[in-house]
Amino acid sequence: MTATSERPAGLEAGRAAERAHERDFAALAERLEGEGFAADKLVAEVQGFEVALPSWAFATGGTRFGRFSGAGEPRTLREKMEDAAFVHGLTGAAPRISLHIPWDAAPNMDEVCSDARRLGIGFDAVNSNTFQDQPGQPLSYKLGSFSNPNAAIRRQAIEHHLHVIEVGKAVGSKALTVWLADGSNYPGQMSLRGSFDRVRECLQEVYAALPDDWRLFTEHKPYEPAFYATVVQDWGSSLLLAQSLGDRAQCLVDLGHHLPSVNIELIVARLLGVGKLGGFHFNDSKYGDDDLTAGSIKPYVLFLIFHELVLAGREELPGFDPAYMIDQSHNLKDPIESLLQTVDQLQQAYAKACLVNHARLAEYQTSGDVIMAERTLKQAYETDVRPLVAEARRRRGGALDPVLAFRASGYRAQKTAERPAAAPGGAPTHL
Ligand code: LRH
Ligand code: MN
Repeated sequence: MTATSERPAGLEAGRAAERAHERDFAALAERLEGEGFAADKLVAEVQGFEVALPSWAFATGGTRFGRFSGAGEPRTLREKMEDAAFVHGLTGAAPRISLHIPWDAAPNMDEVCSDARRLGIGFDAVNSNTFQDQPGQPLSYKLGSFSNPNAAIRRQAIEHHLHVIEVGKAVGSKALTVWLADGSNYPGQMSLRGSFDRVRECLQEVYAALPDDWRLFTEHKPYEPAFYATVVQDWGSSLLLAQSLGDRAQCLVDLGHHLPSVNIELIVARLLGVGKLGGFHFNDSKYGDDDLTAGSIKPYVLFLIFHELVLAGREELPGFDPAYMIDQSHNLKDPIESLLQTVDQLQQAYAKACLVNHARLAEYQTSGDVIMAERTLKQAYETDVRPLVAEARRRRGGALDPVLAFRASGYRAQKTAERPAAAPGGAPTHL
């Protein structure tokens, strides 16, 4: 089943939606032309935005309090890739999947590559995992991996990362994302400086093993599973590591890895300013690492982050090549519908950021006109760009409204028939 051919059954409804879209897009294009923007150029810019999908988000996640498995969930990497290809078909903006090893370990990576070619998707950064002990693993990561005082455990963790690089090379990835759960729950449990030094030393060995055209992304997180000190706790720790490793080491910003009220767009601007902004794990959150649908809680923050990105892109900042990836976990929503919402929200935030009049903003910033500077941003943010992103998808053979198109496609029902239900409440396929 391909996404585009399964337009909503009510063709009439579909045609009415098309006509309404054409009317809305024409009106927006005319308004934007009046403001000096070429609508077709903006559509092309939006089409240039692509984001990678997390393989681990296609099955329902769950919390320590429980998990409510959904119907037709993928059980294998191939089924996760099928779902990813369907999201790409409906949006035209998600051509790659990000793998997590060993959750996505497969006996035959050549088969994985031929599946990917058949499905028309590729692979983005590959993720390591030293936050769980795998069956038969000789040494435990309970008290840390790279930060562990036990050299044999650090060696085991390094070997795992070298293996993940090999898997990534087999599928054509060009980056390794390293998120470490390493940390402590009680003061005194862990040497705060020693643990960080050991992480840096281990990462130096992994960095040295990277293929020449690869990057290494360090991902910070303030807490969970460690509840007193996390070794790579904040952007400063992540930056210190990336700077100590070398030019191809950069920082990955997971939006959910910031304590409430932390100014994430400021962190993005700081990392951009030193050429160390490697990429993103997009999601949203109200309290902790909630992994909710992007733009669902703080859409203005998402816009402000994209404003910094579009500005940096226009200024051709050195080292500006961010890897856009999603990292979400779905406890209540259909995973595919939530990912479709997220891709749409990211396209909208990007389109709004392309509408900021940077020259006028700089003038007001220089002249100290606080209100007009703020209004210049708000004018872009408050522009309804939905017709623009819908048009960008349509011109790529995607859907005007991906969630409605997904529901009309019957994909979930078909996969429910194809894929036997996972045991209710059982452990998620990847955890
Ligand atoms: C850690 C994290 C990391 C992934 C994991 C699935 O919270 O954000 O990026 O490895 O989620
Ligand atoms: Mn993440």
